[in-house]
Amino acid sequence: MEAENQAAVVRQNQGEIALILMQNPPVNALSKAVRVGLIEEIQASLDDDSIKAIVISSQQKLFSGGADISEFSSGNLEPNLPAVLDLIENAQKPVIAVLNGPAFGGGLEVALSCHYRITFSDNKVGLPEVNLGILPGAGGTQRLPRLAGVATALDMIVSGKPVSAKALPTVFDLLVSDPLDLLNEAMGFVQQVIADGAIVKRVKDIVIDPASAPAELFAQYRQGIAKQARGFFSPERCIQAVEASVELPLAEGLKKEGELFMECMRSPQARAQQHFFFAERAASHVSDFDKTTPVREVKKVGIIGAGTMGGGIAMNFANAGIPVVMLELKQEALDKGLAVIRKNYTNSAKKGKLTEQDVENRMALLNGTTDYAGLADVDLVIEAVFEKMEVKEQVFSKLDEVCKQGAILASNTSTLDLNQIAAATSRPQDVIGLHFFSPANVMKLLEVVKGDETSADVIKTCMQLAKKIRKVAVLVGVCFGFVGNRMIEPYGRESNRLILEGATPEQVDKIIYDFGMPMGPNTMGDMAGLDIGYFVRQSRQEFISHDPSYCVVGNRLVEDGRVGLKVGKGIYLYESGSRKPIPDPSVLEIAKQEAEKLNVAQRDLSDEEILERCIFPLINEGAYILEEGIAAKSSDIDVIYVYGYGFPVYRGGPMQYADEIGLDKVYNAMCQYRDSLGEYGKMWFEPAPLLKQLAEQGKKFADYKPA
Ligand code: 3H9
Repeated sequence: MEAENQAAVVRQNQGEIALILMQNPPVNALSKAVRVGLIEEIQASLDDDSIKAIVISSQQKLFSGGADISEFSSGNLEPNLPAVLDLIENAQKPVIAVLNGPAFGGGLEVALSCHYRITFSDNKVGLPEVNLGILPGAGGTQRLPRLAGVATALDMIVSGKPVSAKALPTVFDLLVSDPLDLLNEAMGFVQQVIADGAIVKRVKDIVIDPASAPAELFAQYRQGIAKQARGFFSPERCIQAVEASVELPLAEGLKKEGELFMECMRSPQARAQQHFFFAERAASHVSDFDKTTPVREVKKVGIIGAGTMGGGIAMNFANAGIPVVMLELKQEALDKGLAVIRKNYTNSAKKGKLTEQDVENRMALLNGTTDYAGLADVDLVIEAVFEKMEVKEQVFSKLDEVCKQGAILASNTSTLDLNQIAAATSRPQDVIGLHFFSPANVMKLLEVVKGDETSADVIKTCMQLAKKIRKVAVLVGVCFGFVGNRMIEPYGRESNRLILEGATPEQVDKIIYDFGMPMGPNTMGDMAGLDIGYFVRQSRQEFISHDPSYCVVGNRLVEDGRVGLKVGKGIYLYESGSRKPIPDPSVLEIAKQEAEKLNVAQRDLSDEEILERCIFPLINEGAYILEEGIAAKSSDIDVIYVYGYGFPVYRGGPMQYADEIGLDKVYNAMCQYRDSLGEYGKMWFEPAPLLKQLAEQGKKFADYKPA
C-alpha cells in the first residue's frame, strides 16, 4: 500500500513550497491511493515548519479526470473525497491548485477547495457528473456558485459541459496565456502569497448575495432544460443542490449536497449512465487486433452515391480534413449532392457553428467524379447505393477492377450479407461494412461489420478512423440487419401487432415515449416512411410468411398509398407542412377489419403489456445476437441502441435495462406471452436459450463471456 501511495502522489519540496503532484494514469482519477496520498502529503507539509505554502498539481496530461468511477460500485470510498477537501480548505497554510491540464468533476472540486487557483487561459474545466447520473458530490455545487456566480455554476453543473478557464475569471487567481509558462509563473505567484503573509482565502467564507440568484433564475432554468432533461433524474437534483448554495452556509449546503448525491448515486439511472460511460469506451476494446497489428493509411476517401446517405458520410470526412471524391454516374445527381452538402454547411454557418471560411475549406475537400476511374487512388471507398444485393455486387466487382491494391472497400449496407458482397471481389480481406446511421453527419454511431475474411488490419484501421471522424464504432458480425436493425425488427413487428389486437397507435407511442425513446414506433415509422419496412418485408418472406398477421396493418396502409409523413398520411394524418401526428380513426377501422379476417380478438391492452411486448422481444433478439457472437459483449449492444436508436441513456441501453430489472422478469414475461398469445405467441415469444440460462442462474447479460 505504501509503494502504491508513493506512486500515486509525490511531493517535491522547493524551498518553502511543498509541490504535491498526483500521478495516476491515464486520467489522474482520484482513486483511493490518490486520496490517501494527498492526505499524507498535505498533512506532512502542514507538520513541516519549513513549509509556508502547498501547491497541488499533477505529473500527467490532465490535472484530474475526477473521482474514480470504477470505485463507485465497490462501496469502499474511504477516505472519501470530501474528507480530503476538508483538510485542504481548513489548512492553516495556503494551498494553491495549479491546473496544468483539464480538471473535471472531483478534479475541479479539489481545486475549488484550495485557497488559490492558477491555470492557463485555454485549459478546460467542468463538472460532468450529471452525465453519470449523479451530481458533484465533493462541494462542487456549493463552492462553484460562490466563486463563479450562481447562473454560471448552474449551467456548468446541469449541462455537464466543460468550459474554458478564461470564461471563469473569478474562479482563477491567475490565468497564464502560455501553458509552458505555467509552472514558473505559478511559483512566482506562490512566492508572492508567502511574502504577503501567507493569507488563507477560504471559499466557505464567501456569502452569495441572494439578489444574484432570485427564484425566477431557477424557475427559468428548469423551464429551459425541461425538454432535454425529460426522464432524467439527476438534473433536477443538481438544481436543488445549487439552490442550497444560495440558501445555506457552506457546511449545511455540503450536507444537503451529500444527501442529494446519495439519492442520485443509489438510483438505477446512475448505474445505467455509469455503465454506459464504460460501455462506450469498452466498444473500442476488441480482440480482433492488438498493438502489433498494422494500420493502413487513409489519406483520401471515395464515396459512391451522393444522395442523403453518401453526402452525410462525405461530410464526416471533410469535417476531419480528409479529402473525398464522390461518385455518381450522372453529373446532375453529383451536382445536386454537392449542393445539398453546401446548404447543410451554410446552415451550420448561419447558426454560428462554422465560419464562412470553414464552409469553403470543407467544400474544397469534396470533389466529384462520374467515372469509376476517379476512385483509382483512394485509400478507402464507401459504397452508399441502393440496398439491393445485385446492385451492391456490381459496384464491388467494379471497385475490384479500379481501386488500387490495399484500398479498403466498404459497404454502408444496413441489412445485406457482407460476405456475399465481398465474394464479388477478388480481395474479400479488404472488404468491410461501415454502417452509418441517418443523418450520417449527425448520428454518432458506426456499426463496423467484419466479414468472414476481413483482415485484422482493415478492422483496426476502420475502428481508429471512426474516432478521427468523431464516431463511436462498434464492431459486429454478419447477419441480417447486423445488431441494430435485427433487434428493431421485433420492436416494429410488435408495435404493429398491438394495433391489430386493439391498442391505438397513440397509446403505443405514448408508452414508448414515456419510457424515454425520442418518439414512439408509429411516429418513427411515419417519419422514416412505412414503405421502407414494407420493402424489407417483401424481401424477407421466408422469415415472416408463416405469420399471416405480420405487420398487416402496416401493409394495408402502404398498399393504400399511406406511406407516412412524406405524403401527409401514414399511421397518422399530417396537416400540410406540419410534422404533428393526428390520430386517424380509419386506421383503427383497418385494424378491426384485419383482426376479424385473421380471427384475432381485439381487447384493451394494459400499458405494461404494451411496453413489455415492444421492449422484451428486442432484448430477446439481443440475447440471440450475443450468443451467436454477432456482438462480442452486451455493452456493445447498449452502445448501438443509445447512439443509433435513441434508447434512453438513463436506462443504459436495452441489455443494461434488462440486467437492471432482472433477466428472470424478462424471461418470465416472454414465457407468459408465448403461452397466452396462442399461435402468435409460439411463433415470436420463445425466449432465447441464453436469456433462459442466465435468468435461471440469476446472472446478467453483463456477466456473459462467450466460451
Ligand atoms: C466525480 O468526480 C464525483 C465527485 O463529484 C464526487 C465524489 C465523491 N474514473 O475517455 P478516455 C478511464 S465523478 C475511472 O478514453 P480521453 C476510461 O474508462 C467523475 N476511469 O480518455 C478509459 O479506460 P480504458 C467525474 C476513468 O483522453 C481511460 O480512462 N468525471 C475516468 O478521451 C481513458 O479515458 C468525469 O465524468 C474516471 N473518472 O478523455 C470525467 N475517466 O482505457 C470522465 C476516464 O480502459 N472522463 N477513465 O477504456 C472523461 O470524460 C474522459 O475520460 C476524459 C479523458 C475527458 C477525462
